Amino acid sequence: MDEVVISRAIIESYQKDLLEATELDVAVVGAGPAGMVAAYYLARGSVKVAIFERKLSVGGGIWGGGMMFNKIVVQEEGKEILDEFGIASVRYQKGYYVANAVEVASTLCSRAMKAGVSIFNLISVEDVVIREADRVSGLVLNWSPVQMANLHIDPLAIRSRLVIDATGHDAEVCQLVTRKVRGELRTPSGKMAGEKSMWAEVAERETLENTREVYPGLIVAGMSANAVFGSPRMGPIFGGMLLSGKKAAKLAAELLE
Ligand code: 48F
Repeated sequence: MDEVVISRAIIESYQKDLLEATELDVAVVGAGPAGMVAAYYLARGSVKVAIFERKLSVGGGIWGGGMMFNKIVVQEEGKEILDEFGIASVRYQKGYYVANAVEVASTLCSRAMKAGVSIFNLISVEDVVIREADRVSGLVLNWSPVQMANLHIDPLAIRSRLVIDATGHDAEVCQLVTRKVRGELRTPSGKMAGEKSMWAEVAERETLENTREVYPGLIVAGMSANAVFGSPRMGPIFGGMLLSGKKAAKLAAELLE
């Protein structure tokens, strides 16, 4: 085996994937449960989709379950999505099912990739591209270590017909839009309302309602949807995240038509 051949194989194949991702139908920011589920359903519908994930590992808040007990809970509707992905869950009592967080994270990722999703880890979205009279039309990317080391290095950009903000509690893409574009989000105040304290029942229901196109070209999914619309957090119940991802995919597919 030749080290240089190994290196060339890695460089060429990565470059090919990244070049392919410079023109997308949908760019998903964040490989947590909402982002991976959204991308999975889009890819299954033959939509060209990629996920950009800041961290080394995908899965977002799944791995640690509740307070590092690596189990998650879903309700009846969430269990249907786990079933669809082939993820095992055990009935705890009526309406409550428990799944292994490691199996959830790894299977969502695996099934998304097998469906055709490209996942780029270690890449952070640091800005959006705005075109066509205030429409989000792409993302500005940089290596996460560049941000971490605070290096003064310019980013690169990709074009995408739609963007899904699945960045979790911080709703980073929506924050960028309000801060840098000074755009009015489609919230009552036009701004990010910020998430409220934990209330699982309400949060789970509202996550789904809050999964919408929040700015032209920008859909919000998962916990970021609640952060944007001022709904509560829900803790380690994940049905809302899975269902929100599925709804975001449906919405994106409709908008692409
Ligand atoms: O936080 P995360 O898992 O978001 P989610 O899909 O699910 C929320 C739950 O995990 C949990 C909860 C509910 O049950 O409250 O918190 O809404 O995944 C978000 C991912 O986005 C990445 C981040 O590293 C994480 O993996 N991310 C955040 N900002 C950026 C980003 C960014 N600017 N660029 C790239 N990735």
